[in-house]
Amino acid sequence: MRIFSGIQPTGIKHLGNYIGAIRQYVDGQERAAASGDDSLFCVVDLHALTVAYDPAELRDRVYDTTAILLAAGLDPDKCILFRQSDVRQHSELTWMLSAVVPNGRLARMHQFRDKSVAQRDLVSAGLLFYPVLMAADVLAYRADEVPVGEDQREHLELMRDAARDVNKRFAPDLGSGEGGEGGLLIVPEQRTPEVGARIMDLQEPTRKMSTSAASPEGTVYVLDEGKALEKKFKRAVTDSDSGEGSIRYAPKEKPGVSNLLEILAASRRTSIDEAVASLAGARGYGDLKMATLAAVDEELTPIRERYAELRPDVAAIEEALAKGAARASELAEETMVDVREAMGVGIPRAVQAKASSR
Ligand code: AQP
Repeated sequence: MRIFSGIQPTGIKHLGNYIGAIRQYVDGQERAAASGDDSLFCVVDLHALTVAYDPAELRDRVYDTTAILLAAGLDPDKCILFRQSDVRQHSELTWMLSAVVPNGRLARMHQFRDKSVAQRDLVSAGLLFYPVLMAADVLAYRADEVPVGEDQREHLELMRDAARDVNKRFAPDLGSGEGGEGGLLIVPEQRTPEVGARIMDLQEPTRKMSTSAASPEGTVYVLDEGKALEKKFKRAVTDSDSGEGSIRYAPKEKPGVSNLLEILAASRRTSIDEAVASLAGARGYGDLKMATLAAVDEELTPIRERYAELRPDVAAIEEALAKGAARASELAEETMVDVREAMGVGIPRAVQAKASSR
């Protein structure tokens, strides 16, 4: 069971990123190790070039995000943690996959449409190509599973189709790649958490908690603490119901309350039913907010403390990333040797073998 996921270097990640993705990485690191395979986690700095950015700031944000991942429990001795741009095969495979990915499909992707509307100056070709780079990230390692939040469904579907199309067109004899069996490329499965796959903004609970569309009081960051954290939960939007039965999980009818219940359950690692039951004696939404605040604070406090220790040591972060990149490059090259051969690119394997036997 090989696991891969990537995360953008947007610095201090928010609670949605943490519950939807980062916590699954830590779990994935253990599951992959138990199965005798690798887990790979990548800080995707090349993806960050698809919108306006500042080069010096980007490097700092890579360190912030890497330190958050380490503080949350990723261990470079157990998993492969690296920076995307350090492994050149991601860019190479992106171009190779462009041979099978239809341009029209890229232009219809929700993220491309949303983000291109939000761009003031340039809508870069990179923004259109973002899903192809993401497909290459995963397919380069023949990963079986991709832990991500619910919002990545469309990207995962494109990635799965790209793997199927490459297999069918260039290596039909090797198998379909479905279900982890055979195939030039593996068709990976999306893995989302049972609770917390889509954490919503606390101020606008019908919209997902987001980085690019962050709201000052609706977005909770992993490093938020004390009064700032308390204020966000106390001001969380709920509804005007009151009395018995008002604290219940009904996302369409009661988005604010349901989001708080989901955050509460995810933070306590219980089911939503258990979270609701624990509030049976609550006097109102104030109790729900305070319970959720306490659970989130308990979950995030050790991460904040560890982050404060790790983040200043840039040399140690670079060392961890370099170690991961060296191993990731080896694994990606194993795939690329086969992909180049199948797609008719580069030195044919037979010629290469003859040259090295001389
Ligand atoms: N609200 C969310 N709930 C659950 N999971 C979420 N993810 C993102 N938002 C939520 C998951 O976090 C991972 C990292 O996402 P990313 O690398 O795209 O980082 P980001 O750009 O900081 O994430 P955002 O917040 O999603 O940015 P916008 O909204 O600007 O695009 C992914 O696995 C994602 O599913």
